[in-house]
Amino acid sequence: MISALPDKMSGKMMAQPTLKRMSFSICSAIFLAAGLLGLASMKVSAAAFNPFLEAYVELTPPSEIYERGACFTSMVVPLDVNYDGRQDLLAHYFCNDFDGSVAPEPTLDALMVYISEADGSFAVGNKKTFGAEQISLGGATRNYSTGDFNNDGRKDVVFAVNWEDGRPHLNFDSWDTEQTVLLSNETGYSIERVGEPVYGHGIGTVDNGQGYQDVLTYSRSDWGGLDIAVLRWQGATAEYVTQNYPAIAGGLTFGGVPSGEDGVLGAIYNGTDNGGIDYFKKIAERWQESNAGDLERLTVETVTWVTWNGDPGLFRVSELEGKYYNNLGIVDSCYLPSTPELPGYIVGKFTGWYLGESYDENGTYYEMEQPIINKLVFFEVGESGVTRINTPFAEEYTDDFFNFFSCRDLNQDGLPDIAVHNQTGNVAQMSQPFSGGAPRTYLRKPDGKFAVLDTSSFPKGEEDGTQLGLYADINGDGLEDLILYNTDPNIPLRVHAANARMSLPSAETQFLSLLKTLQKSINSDSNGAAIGLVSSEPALIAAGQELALAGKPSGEAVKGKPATVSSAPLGVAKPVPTLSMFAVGLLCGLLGVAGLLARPAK
Ligand SMILES: [Ca+2]
Ligand SMILES: [Ca+2]
Ligand SMILES: [Ca+2]
Ligand SMILES: [Ca+2]
Repeated sequence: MISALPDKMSGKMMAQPTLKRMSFSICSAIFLAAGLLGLASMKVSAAAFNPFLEAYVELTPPSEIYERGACFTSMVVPLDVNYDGRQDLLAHYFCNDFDGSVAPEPTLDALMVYISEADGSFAVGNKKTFGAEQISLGGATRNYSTGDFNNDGRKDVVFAVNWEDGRPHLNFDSWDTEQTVLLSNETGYSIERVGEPVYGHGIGTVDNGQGYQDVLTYSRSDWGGLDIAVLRWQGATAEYVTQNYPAIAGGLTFGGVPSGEDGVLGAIYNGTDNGGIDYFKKIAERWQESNAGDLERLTVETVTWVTWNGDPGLFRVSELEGKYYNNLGIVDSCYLPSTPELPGYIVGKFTGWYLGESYDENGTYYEMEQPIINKLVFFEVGESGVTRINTPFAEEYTDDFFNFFSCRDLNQDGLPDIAVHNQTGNVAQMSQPFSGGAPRTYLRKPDGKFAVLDTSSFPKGEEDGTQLGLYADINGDGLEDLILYNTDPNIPLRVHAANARMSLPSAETQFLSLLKTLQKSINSDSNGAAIGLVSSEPALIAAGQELALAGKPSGEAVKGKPATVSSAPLGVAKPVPTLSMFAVGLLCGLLGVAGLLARPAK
């Protein structure tokens, strides 16, 4: 459309043959051409906009952690472990090194704490935080949730833990273990194992009406199924307070919705295997239930489903937004907070095998041939309960493969966004080009819809293994930084500090983002409290050197690898010229249009 504009406009201008008007027209044409050039360059630079520094700090766990079997980086969790205002990084690793027998020992695992220092470097903080170098969470971690469980105003973390590490599941107990909490104290955190041993997979937290949060986990019911159980800190220990809550069948995911101002003291939801949500809210000491979104499962007794191991069977077809699936229901979720103008949503990850916009009633479908999809589904939380709404995504990548996603404001515009921790390089992901590990990022717009952020120019991790990443503000400057990690713990974590806000590639937002960033760099003090705009490179290099020098002070400390600083041009130099060009172009374009409008009438 833009490319069609100059011909049309210049044609119009050239149809004004008088000398006097000609000069105006030429001026207009020059300005307009400059403006369009500016717009065109804006379009290019918008696609290539990268808010992160190419330079990075590498964090490598001690080799003992990953040389004792098939080990994985299970998850990376941001948490300010020393309460200095900068989020630090927790990396959890576990290993599958069992020989097929039912081992009575816990899954081998290790937690590493990387403390974010004021100068941009990182220090191993296991001893400082937990009082020991070797930290175990007691099993394989599957998910986590945060809240303040001991009512001291400091954030705590609870991990869903089990022993599903390759050992056979011979009886209900063989994968069960206690859940694990990082509980804040005066100087750091303690590791608390809580509750009865269960197969931890879902985990959540809920406001308990007393200003802090309870932990939502599972209990084993008599028949071996899983119901939601609730733990509350009372004094030094966590006690079950499940009786204060409604009886809820635990699905693969559940969680709490924060207390609202409309008399809701607490709300819990449970993702159902029919793709819906069971929602319970507490008003005036009474729990009220509402349900939404359960899919009608069309039982079609003539359709055959052949599983990966060749077993044929019947299956149920479900319809969602005009498409048909064989589904697993909602397997993960997060709560997208409300804003003064927009409602809050429970966002569920709906996993299923896509059959098509229609299906063959007498057909045979093969698990290994049908595409598995992960689609986010939205439930609006309102006074009457929850309602499934149509997707607010303009565009969605349902072939993304991921375990985690998060719902929070990523660019400080007051509108909560969604980051999908897409795994790139995963075998299930071969249809996609290598995206480098940047999360699939859906930014919310003021109209309530979401647009996909172009992350193609973001820094990229290793193409080997399964690469993924997350956002967190690690240096406390108010900008989300990019943390890339690989499921192979041999491949170090990389921390790329941000030098600008993430923004949608529109002229206004990008320009405003640049202005804010420039203003930030001018206003920032020089004491190194934040990794600033210009100081980033030396800070990161210094950080790398420090980590390298720290090297391996003792057998128990981290094996620090030198930070690698790439030779690519550093962040700030890149956006400025293109954006300036764009600004000049835009100004010229406006002058050009003004020139056209100002022409004397014929
Ligand atoms: Ca900190
Ligand atoms: Ca706490
Ligand atoms: Ca936002
Ligand atoms: Ca930051």
